[in-house]
Amino acid sequence: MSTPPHPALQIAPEVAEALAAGGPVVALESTIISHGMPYPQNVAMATEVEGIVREHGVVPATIAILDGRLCIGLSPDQLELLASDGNVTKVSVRDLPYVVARGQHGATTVAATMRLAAMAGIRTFVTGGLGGVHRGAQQTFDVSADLTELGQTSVAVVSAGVKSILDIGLTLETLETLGVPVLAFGSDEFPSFYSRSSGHAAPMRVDTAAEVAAVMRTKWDLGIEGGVVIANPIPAEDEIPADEIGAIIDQALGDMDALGIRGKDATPYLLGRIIEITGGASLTANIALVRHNARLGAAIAVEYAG
Ligand code: PSU
Ligand code: MN
Repeated sequence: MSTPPHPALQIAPEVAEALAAGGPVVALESTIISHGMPYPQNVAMATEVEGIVREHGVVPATIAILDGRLCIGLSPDQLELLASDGNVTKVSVRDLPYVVARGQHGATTVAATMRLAAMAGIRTFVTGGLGGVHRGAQQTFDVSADLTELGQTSVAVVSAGVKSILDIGLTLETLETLGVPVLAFGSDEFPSFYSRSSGHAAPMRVDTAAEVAAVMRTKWDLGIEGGVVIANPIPAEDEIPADEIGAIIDQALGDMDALGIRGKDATPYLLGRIIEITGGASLTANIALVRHNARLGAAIAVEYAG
């Protein structure tokens, strides 16, 4: 199922060649760069992850909006700009037309990256953590558009699960409602980003990249549109135990409420505050799990390309 790329996209030559040849390509998001990690660790991470993908013979396509242009595949200078410029808007799907129409810079969330990847014909996407149902969403209605996008856009997303800044149980319930297969890789438990465990059983388990590719192919061959979640637990040597990080997340959530931070600023604030409270340990874990996801995502892209 290769669709021609949407004409509005500016696709890097290397990415366009791979797509035209049916070769493996992995999409990478940019909110994690501009709003998920501090400079300069963010640009180092983005560069390293592209390198890991390449080592597997796969073409990386980091996705972002630069001067209103929808860029699929970035140069080193463009990665540096996204990492260091203070004027980059966090762009979910609802923000996309506004930022493009005004010619601004935007870093794309999981939702917006999925949409643009699908428009380019890219089916595999690697990130760190997914957005989901926020704690207290019963009152605030704060549910990430990452979930609605997973319900309708046919891209497989490799993550380390979701952080317990979210309500993990309600996030899994919502993914079930939206018809999204959630595959834990090599685990019977759904992982919680910094930790291998979450207290929630994995809805489905897979143990090889080939099994993941088979689920993707089957879903889309049957005409069932929408995403596939691959939850890849952080390596044991890099994890922060759930009870340890749990207390820190509670503290960060309390600080956020005291400051009255809400809406699209919630996730970036919490990520930054957790890095502060842990003295950088959470950033080290975050980078380790993204590397690990890049290896798995590249292997999946190779299997899916066949
Ligand atoms: N969770 C993380 N790291 C991240 C994000 C989420 O552990 O960087 C980012 C992703 O870009 C995700 C977005 O798509 O936050 C979700 O934001 P919101 O909750 O506002 O939808
Ligand atoms: Mn939200």
